[in-house]
Amino acid sequence: MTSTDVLRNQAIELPSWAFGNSGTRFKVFPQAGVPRDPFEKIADAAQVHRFTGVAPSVALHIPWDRVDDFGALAAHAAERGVRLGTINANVFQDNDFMLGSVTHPDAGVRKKALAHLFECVDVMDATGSRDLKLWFSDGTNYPGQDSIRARQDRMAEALAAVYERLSGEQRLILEYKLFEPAFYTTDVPDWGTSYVHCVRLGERAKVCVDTGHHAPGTNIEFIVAMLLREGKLGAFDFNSRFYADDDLMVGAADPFQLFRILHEVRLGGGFDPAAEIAFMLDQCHNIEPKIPGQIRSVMNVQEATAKAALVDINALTAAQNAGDVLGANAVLMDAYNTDVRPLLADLRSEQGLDPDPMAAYARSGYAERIVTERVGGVQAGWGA
Ligand code: RM4
Ligand code: MN
Repeated sequence: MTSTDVLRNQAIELPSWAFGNSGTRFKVFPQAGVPRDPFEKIADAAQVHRFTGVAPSVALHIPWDRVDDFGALAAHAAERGVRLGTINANVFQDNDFMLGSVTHPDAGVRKKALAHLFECVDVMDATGSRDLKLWFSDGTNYPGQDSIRARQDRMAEALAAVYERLSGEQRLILEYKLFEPAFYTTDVPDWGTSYVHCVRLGERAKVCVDTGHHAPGTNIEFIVAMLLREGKLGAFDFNSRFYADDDLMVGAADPFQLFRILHEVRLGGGFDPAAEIAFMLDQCHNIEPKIPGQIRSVMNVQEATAKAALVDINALTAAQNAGDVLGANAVLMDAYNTDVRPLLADLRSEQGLDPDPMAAYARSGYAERIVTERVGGVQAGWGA
């Protein structure tokens, strides 16, 4: 694929939850105009696609986005030029899940967790979604609290039951996270654990790399390279972090890391649509306006992709093979240090879009309109 092909074909999936209120365990600051239901979240997500042209799908989180009629929600999305994407399960907010969900020591609780995962597959059937993304908060806080080995057995059993339930093109995407809310052990803490479970499950089980879910200093592009080699990279949850799972705008904290990751994606053929990698955002905009926060994030991914696409692979390989350390590094840095904004502005103009999505959205009046229109009701947020 040529570099312009990569940019033209790029598709970045938005998280419905980025449009609702969010915060930290200390405070959620509500914002005026925030959606009251999944239909309004989709309407907001469609604005991001309208101005960027590269965000055609929206991931749902169940039960936050549960509606009576998913067909109607899909039609609502289609009318606005977007579609429903990945279904994210939530087995971390029910009182019964204090000691775990699918790895809970009590079989009754495990059954309840599994029932929710099955419900998510039903939702996928109704929305036509390809991917079920599973992130488990399961783990322990204290040494000896539960058996590490038994919990892995329970995890494997639950995953197998869910995998069995999928049909056709549907996929199971297993996300890992180092810690939090569990502080001693987490049942799927790293890519190795996720990979091992996915290999056992089969072809249509793949790993999700959430960029905020690693220990500081982890070389994420190395993980990406390894997963691509094995055909097991299923999805990204993009965001950025300074300390832990900060969920800040992707590319904000470390744009160079994002570039390095996307360079590995390119080398591993991950931009080819046949690789079926879901490039998703998983973010929360706690103090900044949400729609512009998403537009900025999408542009950050686009810019890093454009830079990765500019790397002169022939020159890089030649320098590498000649043992030219500084030369090889310079090839990479030349691409990274290129200002790709004019190139992307031209590409947008060519596609009939405004070259400056942030300014175009601000001018559109949409932000003011939702503030006036969305009065009454309960604003969406985590848990709504
Ligand atoms: C988790 C994980 C999941 C996301 C939830 C909201 O930390 O990143 O992907 O669904 O947060
Ligand atoms: Mn995530």
